[in-house]
Amino acid sequence: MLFDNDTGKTMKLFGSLTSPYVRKARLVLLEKNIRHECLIGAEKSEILSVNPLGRIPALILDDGFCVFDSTVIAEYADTLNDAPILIPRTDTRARLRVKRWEALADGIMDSAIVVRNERMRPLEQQNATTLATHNKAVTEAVDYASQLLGERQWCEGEAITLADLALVSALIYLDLRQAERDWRSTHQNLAVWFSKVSALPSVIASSVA
Ligand SMILES: N[C@@H](CCC(=O)N[C@@H](CS)C(=O)NCC(=O)O)C(=O)O
Repeated sequence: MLFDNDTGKTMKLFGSLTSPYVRKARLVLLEKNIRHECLIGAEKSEILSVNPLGRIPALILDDGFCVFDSTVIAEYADTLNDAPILIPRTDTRARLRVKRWEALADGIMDSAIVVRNERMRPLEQQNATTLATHNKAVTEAVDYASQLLGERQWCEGEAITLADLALVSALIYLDLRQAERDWRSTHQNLAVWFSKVSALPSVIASSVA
């Protein structure tokens, strides 16, 4: 297979199969056909040796330079080729809208992860205020995403962008960790959009090692 960066070397993406941030970064690499190897389940010490924050995703370039976090990886990867352009380059308002979609999706991920971590604690130690605050943030953000999307095919413009990749990553994570949250029945436009985007080859590929 020919990749856009077919230099014979391979970028390495430290990741996991469940992290929504990793999925977003992988989706960008996959959509842009950028050769990479996804390293699933690396030891914390190995991740710390490349990213002082110890977080994934972390992308190691051919020369050993480590790029983190998912937002920076997406921004960098988008500069590598134009097929497709995932972050608009000339229309500054369109670019702003895409970056705001990304922030909205990342916010859903952030709050869903806080809820997940809280729920992992023994029941008597779970903080009800934290749970309520972050569940509400997810609810409001999903409502907002549905309103923003309206009846459009894609989050921004007439083709796939980072906005779609970030949002699908957030919603897949919600399905994984909050299956009881029935966002489809209350947001049918999102459900229609999701069934199309989640069937993309890149999204299917992002679920396997
Ligand atoms: N804002 C970061 C968030 C990355 C993040 O928090 N990743 C989680 C996995 S979902 C992680 O590595 N957690 C381990 C830790 O914080 O020690 C990004 O967009 O990449």
